[in-house]
Amino acid sequence: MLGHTVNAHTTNAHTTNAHTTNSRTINFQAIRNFSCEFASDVRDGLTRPGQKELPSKYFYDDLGSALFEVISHLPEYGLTRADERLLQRHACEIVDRLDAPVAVAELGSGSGKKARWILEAIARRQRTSYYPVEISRSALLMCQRELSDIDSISIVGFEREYLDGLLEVAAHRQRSQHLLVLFLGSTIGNFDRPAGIKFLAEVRRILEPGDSLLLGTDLEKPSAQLLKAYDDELGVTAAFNLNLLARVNRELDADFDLGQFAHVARINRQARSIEMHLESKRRQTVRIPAADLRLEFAEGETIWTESSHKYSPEEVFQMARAAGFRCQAQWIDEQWPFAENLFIAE
Ligand code: AVJ
Repeated sequence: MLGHTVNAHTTNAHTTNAHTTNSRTINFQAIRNFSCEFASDVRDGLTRPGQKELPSKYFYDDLGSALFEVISHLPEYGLTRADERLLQRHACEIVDRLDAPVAVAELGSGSGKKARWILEAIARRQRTSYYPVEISRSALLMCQRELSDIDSISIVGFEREYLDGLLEVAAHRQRSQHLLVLFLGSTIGNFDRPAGIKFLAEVRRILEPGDSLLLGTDLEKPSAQLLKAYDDELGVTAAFNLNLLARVNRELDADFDLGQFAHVARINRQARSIEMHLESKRRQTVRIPAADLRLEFAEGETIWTESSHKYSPEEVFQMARAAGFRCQAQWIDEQWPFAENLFIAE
């Protein structure tokens, strides 16, 4: 029987009771442990000496994920559309470069929309497995639903952090199967350059020689274009950024006054990145009871919430080599400087 296997593995640290039959208990556990880790990350970031910061991975609660989805439709933000155009146009060519049989893992699958083109191209020539790795359970469920119509595919989702999830995928793979890892959307850009290479090297260590990684990288572009992409006219990116404070209010009972913080996008020329900050419009005090914090903000002081690093096409080849891969092919979009890069594990 070769029907669709749609099955979420929920054995991560946040859902230790996943084997229990009572789903209410599971959800409760998940939320409690998660906000505990959230509270300690918020505490660490906001009590740093010097620049206050919050980790960008916390943008993506249900509301934040919906706002990001809207961002990807903004005329100023061409990144996601460029990524999708490249995948749609070149999926067959990408898949033709891989040795069969191949199974697919995706780090941060989101809705699964981008994986579809690759999976359909593979499914035309063989049965395959798709292993989305995603910390958002709702995204994982959406992605399993979205892709379940593709014939000859089995889907097993992992509600885990990227590397933990990939380790489990590697344990699941059949010996004869090559693995194709998808890391799309230029999420790599949220790491600074050394951390990005370290992350790629960690991915490489989980893989076998001959496995591959399809990496999406946003490329350098004029400052004016970049600033508009991260500070759009409608204010959607501002809402996306401010939602982080709203989330701290919702989940940690804080009293951030959202009207007293402004969204700021800033180019960092040295780092070749664009940063997002939340700037305090005046001197103010904020309380975060669940993180046991009382914070002072000076007028103009900022919380650094995200960096998105931008790459040159050539440097991506060097990154591959530094992490134990060879960049076998690169596709660049004509409308928005963005590259899809096929890395082969050496
Ligand atoms: C999803 C991390 C690639 O850095 O461009 C969009 C997130 N931040 N607008 C990016 C984001 C502001 C996005 N990534």
